[in-house]
Amino acid sequence: MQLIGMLDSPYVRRVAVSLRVLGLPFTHRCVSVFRTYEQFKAINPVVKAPTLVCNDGTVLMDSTLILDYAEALARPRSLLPENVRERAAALRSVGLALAACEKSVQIVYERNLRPPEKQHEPWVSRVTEQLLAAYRALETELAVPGASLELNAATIAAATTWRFTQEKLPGTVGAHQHPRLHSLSQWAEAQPAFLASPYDETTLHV
Ligand SMILES: N[C@@H](CCC(=O)N[C@@H](CS)C(=O)NCC(=O)O)C(=O)O
Repeated sequence: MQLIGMLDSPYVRRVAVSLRVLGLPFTHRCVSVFRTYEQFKAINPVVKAPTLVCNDGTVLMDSTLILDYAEALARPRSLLPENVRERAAALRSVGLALAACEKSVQIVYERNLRPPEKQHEPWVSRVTEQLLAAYRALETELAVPGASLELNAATIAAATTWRFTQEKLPGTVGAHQHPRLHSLSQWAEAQPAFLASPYDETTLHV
């Protein structure tokens, strides 16, 4: 199995960490949707990261769909609880983290891909408000500080998204207002599956 995409993408990193926690072997190819567009296009003409090339050659995209496939491969191991109420709570956290992820990416694209005179501030304000609402809700969903932490669907999505927002939009979402997310991130970044999938690939620990 091949995972295609850069680990500074929160979606790619979410998949890389999850595959490792699930114990699924894969090869990671650092191909960028921007810097190496043509190379990416040759693998997946839609040029979406993450892309997963399955062992039978099937090309999957979208982190959530890739993880659905991974869960099927990994059974009985799973990153989601079986219990319906616990699963709904976990899925709510994943949804909030993915919304924060999407809103962060939208701001980054607006700022970096559009010329300054074409940037639309009302749009950036709206997206920033959505971003803050997603993180505020996610903060309240996370387990109380001191409770034992584990890498699961919710904590992986939250920690990969938090790191991305902090790196790309510094000062936008304060650590002081989000102490649980901040400490989750610090704990998660020290776990083997995160160290093996570093945000900054020049610090790869494997
Ligand atoms: N919903 C998708 C979002 C993936 C996404 O937007 N990836 C970005 C990289 S962070 C991408 O492929 N950007 C290039 C583009 O959309 O043209 C997922 O969960 O995988």
